[in-house]
Amino acid sequence: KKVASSSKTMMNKAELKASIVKHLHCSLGTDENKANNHAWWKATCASVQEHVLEGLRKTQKSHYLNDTRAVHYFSAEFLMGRLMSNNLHNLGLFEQTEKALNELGVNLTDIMEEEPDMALGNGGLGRLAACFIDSLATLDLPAVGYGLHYEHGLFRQEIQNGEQIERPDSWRDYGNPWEICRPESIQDIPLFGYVETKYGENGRINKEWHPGHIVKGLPWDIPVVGYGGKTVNVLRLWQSQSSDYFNWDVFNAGGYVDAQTENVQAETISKVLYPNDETQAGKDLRLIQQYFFSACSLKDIIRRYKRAHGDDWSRFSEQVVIQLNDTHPAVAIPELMRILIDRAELDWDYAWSICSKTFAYTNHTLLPEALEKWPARMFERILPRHLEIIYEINRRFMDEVEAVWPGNNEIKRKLSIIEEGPDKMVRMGNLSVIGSFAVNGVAEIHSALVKKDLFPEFNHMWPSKLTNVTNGITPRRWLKACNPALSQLIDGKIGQDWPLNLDKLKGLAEFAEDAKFQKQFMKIKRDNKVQLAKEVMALTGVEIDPNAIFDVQIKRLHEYKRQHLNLLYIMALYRRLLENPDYDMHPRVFLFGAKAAPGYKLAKDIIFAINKVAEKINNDARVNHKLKVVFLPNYRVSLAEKMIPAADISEQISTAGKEASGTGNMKLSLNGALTVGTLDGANIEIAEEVGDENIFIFGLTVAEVEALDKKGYNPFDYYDNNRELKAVLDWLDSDYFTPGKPGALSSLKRSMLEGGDHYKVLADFTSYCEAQSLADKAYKEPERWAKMAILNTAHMGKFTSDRSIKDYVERIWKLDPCKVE
Ligand code: 26Q
Repeated sequence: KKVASSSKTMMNKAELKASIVKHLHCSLGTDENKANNHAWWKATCASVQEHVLEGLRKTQKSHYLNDTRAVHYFSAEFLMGRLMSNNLHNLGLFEQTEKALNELGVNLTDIMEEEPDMALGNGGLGRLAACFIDSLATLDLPAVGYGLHYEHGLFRQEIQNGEQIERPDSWRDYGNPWEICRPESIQDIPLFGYVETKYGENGRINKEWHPGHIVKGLPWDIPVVGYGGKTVNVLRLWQSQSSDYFNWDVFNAGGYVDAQTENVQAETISKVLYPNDETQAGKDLRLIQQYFFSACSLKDIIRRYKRAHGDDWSRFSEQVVIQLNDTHPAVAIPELMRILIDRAELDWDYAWSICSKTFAYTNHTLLPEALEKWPARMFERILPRHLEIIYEINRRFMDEVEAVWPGNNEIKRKLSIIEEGPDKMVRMGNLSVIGSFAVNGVAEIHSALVKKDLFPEFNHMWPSKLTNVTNGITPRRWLKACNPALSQLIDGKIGQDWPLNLDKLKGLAEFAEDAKFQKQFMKIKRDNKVQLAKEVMALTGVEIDPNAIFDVQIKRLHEYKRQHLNLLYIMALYRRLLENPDYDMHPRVFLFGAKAAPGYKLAKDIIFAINKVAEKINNDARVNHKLKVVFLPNYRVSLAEKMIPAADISEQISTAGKEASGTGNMKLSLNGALTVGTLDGANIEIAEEVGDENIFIFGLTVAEVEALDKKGYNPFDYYDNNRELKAVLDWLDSDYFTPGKPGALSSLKRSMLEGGDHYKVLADFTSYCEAQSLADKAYKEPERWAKMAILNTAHMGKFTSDRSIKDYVERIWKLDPCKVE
């Protein structure tokens, strides 16, 4: 059995104590009497990092000696959260360190709170990347994560008078003890300028790009420790810097001030994460960011390849596979073509044969507003040579389309990388499909819709290119580390190897009706709720009762995710309680966590509405013993780790067909929350695993949504025919929740009526209420509820990210594990 134990033997408690104290003295320059929690945290990190780096060195040596094929996960986002607890668990040092610190009079849980979240991502896509690199290391697979070293991660959210305020996130202000700067691997990245055509001797036309700027890419490595502590891979994040020689020219010409300006511009590239989630903002800087990290990463890969294989390109695609996390790094495709053609002087066909065996692309969305498109004019200004290469890729591809559908210009228009019109646009999705050997969606239904609705013609041309890999989550962070009490209970029942073999959780099913086990399981849930209630009090001043149902909706704020459907239900309950104080319902606390993109007006209005309704309800003595609403500010990975173990109900209520997969759904269910959800994304597969009797499914199916759209959806049909729904919507127009300011919540109502209710909130309202009533009824039968909750945990085995990674390896990457030591 492989339980994280390697470092346990190497390091006993006394040695850990000595090491932490040594770092307190020699790295932090303080001592046991003066040190505050922050210093203790840093000293402990430094001590843990010694083990991490030992593993890193051995892993790199072993990968080098075995000349392994490796996957390179290109992602504009890695939502890592905190690393201390994760690294301790994966090294098998958690308990020893806890004890060692205890003897020093320090509480591990307290000092872990000192660590800022590494929030270099928006939401699902970025957290998926973080779970995947955990699984890759755990499975001993050679892998590198490549991304951007943002100075400011996702904004910190404050709530003032109910409104979201964005504040800069400064995760590195006091240093990041986990990262290593690698100046020896700096890369130069060209930008702007023009292309010169040169006619070579052999009749070959050579293109030379004369860039207008060069920026430097400085890599920072974050070690990624696999569970068991053997393989330690790296996450390599690029920071932009101004490059010396270009500045020297300006400087020498007497332009000291201009030189400074250019400094600032180059360094702007990795300054800040774009806070848009599922909307494409056609900003120059975003394209520059994408090119910057893709080009740095490719150069890094090629330098390593050449060290082993010299100028022989024939084995490149055997050694290197690059996974594109959405289209954000798709410019890597023309960049590799440029290197192969302009630099290595390969001919087009050979270059293309290498390129199209190297890249694979994951699609995460069908929403049209999220599909990346860049104005060709902007592209040409920033990356003139790349645009030429894209045109040539497209010209050749159009010939292939002509061969399949002769004379069919409509299909050509649709499949072209270039969208024609007054402003030509470069479609990054089409480029990614054409330039990749595999394309996958992230849940069964989503992949089916990618084939049927998004890329049907591509699927016809290359029937085996499009495939599915259902998402997963790492059970190390999302159960073992965040819910230690439940983990220990599980250890005692089925043994300790479930974190590596999550299907073993099925062994809990036989105890689902065992009264004693039910008690233990629900006692842990209740303890976790007590903990969260304390946190809620500290963060918001709202008192919540751990005996109430904790109903949790945590995810980015977006209309398609329908936080406002949840809100309408809350208002309906409020009305029922006002009309009938004896209305039969188990007390319930609705908990929200959500950030809105700063420019997304309606999303911000929904946050405001939730907060205003919450304020009213929480202060209304007529109902607040049965109903409370809490909006927890600044939702992030570390807050998720506190909310998820305490959740009874998981809200997964997107309009069918809109949520590609979801991953919070998996985390909540793994921790024994019951899902109230639509037949969307991975909810469908969760329902298959837990069984229909252990989940509350409601709402229109994808087919019904399609049929309704075809027939013509009219939200007024529902408004006019459902008295409760009408009353609740009209309530938004009054000043009941915003005294003295009638209409302050009207935009919400308008979006669901005159606005056309694009996400069919009204159509699903009745069905949602019914599902919620069934959940309420179930909660009133404690044994039934306990059984359902246990069966949810028991049946989450499929959703370990280890399984997702194994699927990628089998279907796409074709990698072999490489044991370290
Ligand atoms: C694009 C262009 C410019 C600026 C920002 C963006 C941008 C940034 C982030 C576009 C999309 C994203 C994030 C998308 C995302 O998180 N998608 C989610 O991916 C999860 C992992 O596959 C799924 O579980 C979710 O269903 C999906 O919404």
